[in-house]
Amino acid sequence: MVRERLIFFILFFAAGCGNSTRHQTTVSVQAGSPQPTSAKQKTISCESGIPSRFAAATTLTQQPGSTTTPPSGLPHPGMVWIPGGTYRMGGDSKEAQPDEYPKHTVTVAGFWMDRTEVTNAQFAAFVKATGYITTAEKKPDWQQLKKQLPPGTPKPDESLLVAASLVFSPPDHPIPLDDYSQWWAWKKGASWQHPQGPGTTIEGKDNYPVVHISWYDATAYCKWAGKSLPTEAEWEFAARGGLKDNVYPWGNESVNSGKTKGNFWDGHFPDRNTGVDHYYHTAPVGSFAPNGYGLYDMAGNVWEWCADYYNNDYYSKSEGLTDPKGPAKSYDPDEPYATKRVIRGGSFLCNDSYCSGYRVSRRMKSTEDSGMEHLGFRCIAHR
Ligand SMILES: [Ca+2]
Repeated sequence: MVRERLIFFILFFAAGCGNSTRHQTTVSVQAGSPQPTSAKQKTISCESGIPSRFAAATTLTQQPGSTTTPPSGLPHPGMVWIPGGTYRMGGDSKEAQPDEYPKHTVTVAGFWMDRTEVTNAQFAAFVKATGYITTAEKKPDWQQLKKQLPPGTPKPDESLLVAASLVFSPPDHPIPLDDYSQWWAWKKGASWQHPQGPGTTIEGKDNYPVVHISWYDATAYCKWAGKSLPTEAEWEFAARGGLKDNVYPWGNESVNSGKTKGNFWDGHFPDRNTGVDHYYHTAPVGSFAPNGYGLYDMAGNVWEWCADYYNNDYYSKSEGLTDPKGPAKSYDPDEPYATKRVIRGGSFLCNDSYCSGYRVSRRMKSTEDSGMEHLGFRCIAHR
């Protein structure tokens, strides 16, 4: 049976851990099928080498005037105080991408940060209290969607404009890693309550990170909780855990050496997962050792939203800033019409043979309305 073939522009960043040049939005979807197929050739540009080993990281020195003492009087259950300080923000290894440079000096004031990613139970409490409906649970508004697409982009078939989200759906055989639509499916009914689509639930997963969360959803939750999303500078400062110029939250040891360090993709991506870390999808928050500040899963498990717009060139204008809030406008040269926010930390799909999303300096971006199976968040508070 011949079915009409449509080009459906789904606004999302690359699958799991790709770098900037892989972040295309075009996904070809065959009408009536939940499984996208290849749309157009994309350039492989993921890191393929093993991370270099570096000398032992040294402890970050607190700067005069930085906020190192938490405000007293207010309880912050589930949060940890991150002392302020001055640090060098940006790439520290050969895996670093152009948008991680120039490495530059930034100062951040102290803040509280959630020890873990926001869980299903926490998000459920928010929904119960407010009746909030997430972006993934709503039908896409074509009038809004087309504003982020090149002029003249045809409207997709109505059958595709349904409440849906992107679910990891890999092939069972090795494939070229130049087309992430090979392992992502636009699945009707997928949402935070149904992470792999209809028929799947979060029952028994109260302490797993909530996923399929858009930037709007994350912002709404944080506001309800009396908190906010971290800026990109705050997130990276926190991820470094008090170390200096470290590649990962734990230091500089390769992600593949020593004790299991987080929930990543073990094996050959995306077709074979050897399960070394015991988790194929997400893991309960806090399943692996925290970093020096007591923060869990700052590398792997799920990507985490930041407050900032994404601009690939922002670091060239950030030297010496205190508490930078990000650029005034979003700009991603790969998708100049899309409005994107920064996401950080990598996910359970990150694999060292394919990418390095778990590096503390790794920048990624996603459109504000995107939800994915490996995208969540955590909050901060300044008082
Ligand atoms: Ca894993």
